[in-house]
Amino acid sequence: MNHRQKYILFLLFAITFNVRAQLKTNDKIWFKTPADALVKDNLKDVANNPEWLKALPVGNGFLGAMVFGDVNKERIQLNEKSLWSGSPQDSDNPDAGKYLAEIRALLFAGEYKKATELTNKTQVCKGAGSGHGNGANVPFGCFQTLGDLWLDFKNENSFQNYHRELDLTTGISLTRYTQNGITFTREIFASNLDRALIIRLTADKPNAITFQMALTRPERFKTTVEGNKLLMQGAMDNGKGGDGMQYKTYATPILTGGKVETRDNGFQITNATAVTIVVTAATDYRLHYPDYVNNTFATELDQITKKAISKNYTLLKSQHIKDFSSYMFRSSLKLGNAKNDLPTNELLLKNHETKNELGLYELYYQYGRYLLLSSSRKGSLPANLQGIWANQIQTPWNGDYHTDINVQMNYWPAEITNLSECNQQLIDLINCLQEPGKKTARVQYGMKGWVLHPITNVWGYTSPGEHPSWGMHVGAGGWISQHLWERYAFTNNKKYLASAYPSLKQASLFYLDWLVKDVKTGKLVSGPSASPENTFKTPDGGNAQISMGPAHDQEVIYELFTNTAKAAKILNVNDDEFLTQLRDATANLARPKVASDGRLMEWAEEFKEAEPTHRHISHLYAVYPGKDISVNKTPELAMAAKKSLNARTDNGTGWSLAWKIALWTRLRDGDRALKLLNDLLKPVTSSKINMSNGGGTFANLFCAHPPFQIDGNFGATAGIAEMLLQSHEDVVELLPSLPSTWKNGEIKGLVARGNFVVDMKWDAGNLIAASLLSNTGGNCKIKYGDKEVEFKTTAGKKYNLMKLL
Ligand code: FUC
Repeated sequence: MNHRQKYILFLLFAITFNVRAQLKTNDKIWFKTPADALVKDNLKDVANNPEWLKALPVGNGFLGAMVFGDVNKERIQLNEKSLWSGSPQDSDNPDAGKYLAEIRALLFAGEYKKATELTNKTQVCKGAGSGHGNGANVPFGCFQTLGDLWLDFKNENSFQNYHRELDLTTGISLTRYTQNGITFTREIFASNLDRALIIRLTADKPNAITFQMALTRPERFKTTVEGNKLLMQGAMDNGKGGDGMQYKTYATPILTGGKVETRDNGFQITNATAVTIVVTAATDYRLHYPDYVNNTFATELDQITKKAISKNYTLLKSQHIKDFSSYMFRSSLKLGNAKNDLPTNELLLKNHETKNELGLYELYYQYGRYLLLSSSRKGSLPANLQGIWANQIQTPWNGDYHTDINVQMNYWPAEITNLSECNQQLIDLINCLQEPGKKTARVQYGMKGWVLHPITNVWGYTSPGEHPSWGMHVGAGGWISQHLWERYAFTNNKKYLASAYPSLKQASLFYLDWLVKDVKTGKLVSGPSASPENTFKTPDGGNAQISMGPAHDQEVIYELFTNTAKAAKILNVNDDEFLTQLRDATANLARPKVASDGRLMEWAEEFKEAEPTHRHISHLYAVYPGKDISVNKTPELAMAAKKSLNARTDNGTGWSLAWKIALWTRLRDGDRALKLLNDLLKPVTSSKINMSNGGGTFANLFCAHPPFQIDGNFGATAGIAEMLLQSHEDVVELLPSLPSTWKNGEIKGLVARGNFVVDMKWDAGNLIAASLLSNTGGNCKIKYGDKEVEFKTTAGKKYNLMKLL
């Protein structure tokens, strides 16, 4: 071996060792069995196939795919993030505003029945709204499946050594099996750089790969052969009786050996040695209302396709891995000495018994990051209720953007787990909602600023929903605006803050117009408004949702006002009149109160809940994701929040459990947070909607609301991070809520507000190593247990915290 060869060997060793050092954690979801593509060859059942929850997701923010790994007939279910039915609509109701004063007067007078009747009649959108969550054929529309790519091997012979996995660090799904003495391998990934889904089929003997390839969709599609490509195209229902969004999908097989022929609007591939299939797709949608049509989408798609198919597989794969891993390697969690020696479905079952599978927690943390990265990339729409993965035409709740917890929860882990770039997609959505939201504020209420209610879609929907019981959540704009500020808090990027300030100001302007004086207390209150989706028993003997001054609205508005004022100060803006008004209103806002039973009050008065264990816990916003109630600063309110949480019980839908994890970490009870994480990891097989007690996890670790809803994955990931690091009180707190059974561990790459990146190691529950990289400089306060230290940091410098503490 010459010097050069030795050097290359050394380099390879160093790279492998380095990569291995990062890969020590549990980072593969794997199975010994396929997710059978179809029980029977019945295409009509494709959408409702429960095996989908055993398939493995890949995605590049624009394209998503679920890989089943069936030996005889591979199904790769496809998604394109912007593929929506529906179309822009004018749903703002110009008659709503004139009834506000009367409704408010009735509510202040305790006339809930009359107030509710009038609200139900008047405080709604114009038209069909979301179609009560079934909006596929109304203008609101629905996120839908793009269809399926089928690889039919027509070989039902027995197989051995089956293995199926998803590598979270590379984003590559792998299927391997031996059939008739030949070992076949399939690798599938979604490349962001090439905007393509790449499928690679190989075998360990030449000319062994024979299959038929087809592209289908449950409706509205036509598949044709265009030269060397399969093309599937169609138009969605615009919800107004005509065609809406156009889409196109190409699947291009590239063969090594063998031959390809056209058959039945598909390809027959015979005796190939290796095949790469490049799938590309686009719609004519662009995020810009009302001019949303991208007339050049077909040309752009042709260019993307041409570029991707001109690259060889090795290049496609190596460039993808470099890109994908660079994000995934930024943060990883290691607990004890967990091994990944059980298939994921068995690991879930085992954890249900032991409640202590450290490897599962590692995997779940990394999976949350994986799902966010795969469903949220620069220029894409944000992750929706199912991220980017949906196999139906009528996706549950339209697969939309719910803004009364769900889309916000999707982005909870973005900054703290070091995926700041992904967060931009939510910010882009908020920016796009400014114009429609201003129109809603003006037309619906005759007010300034911008407003949002509990649902939005790709068409810029900002009106209330079609029923006030859930649709009159006026706090949504304030809640989502929290993300505008928090992005700055984590990144310290003033240029970004300057771009976000107008939206913060517009959100504040709306509430300045919207708030009214409570006749009894003189304090400013929001209303008529619902505390998201919860119902109370009224003094006049009925049930209601609408009231004046629900705690949730008051909390988000307070946080919005204070964040806006802080932003103005940092940016030195010359906005005196507005800022004075803001300061006065902040001082006069009604704030959270404790009820006579010691719980935090959800409404301004001590109403009884109609459903005391309701899944929404919106009045605890100020504990998490907000910051105004804390064990340190407001111990009485924190105690009241605990009481409220206990009264709500540990039951709930997937996202509700995830929220409770984060809440208990903020209330400094890591063991209770872990208990809830274990509840969330309860294996679930039914994919039916269950609102009361159904939360859990499907075999592929998708969160079960049920049905599958991705917010729980993201919320729990953020909750795990908050067990280990918190920074919402202007101090970086190390291991604030470490569960007692997580005795030894290591976390790399968590991010604290102030743009500090923290690595930590602990043993027997005690911190034994900690470093902090300051990305942008500035003062830093750290806290561990009782010790607190403040020091000045220099941008780019890393500090050994053990020396400082
Ligand atoms: C809200 C929640 C439901 C579900 C839906 C998407 O309506 O109350 O539980 O998460 O959004």
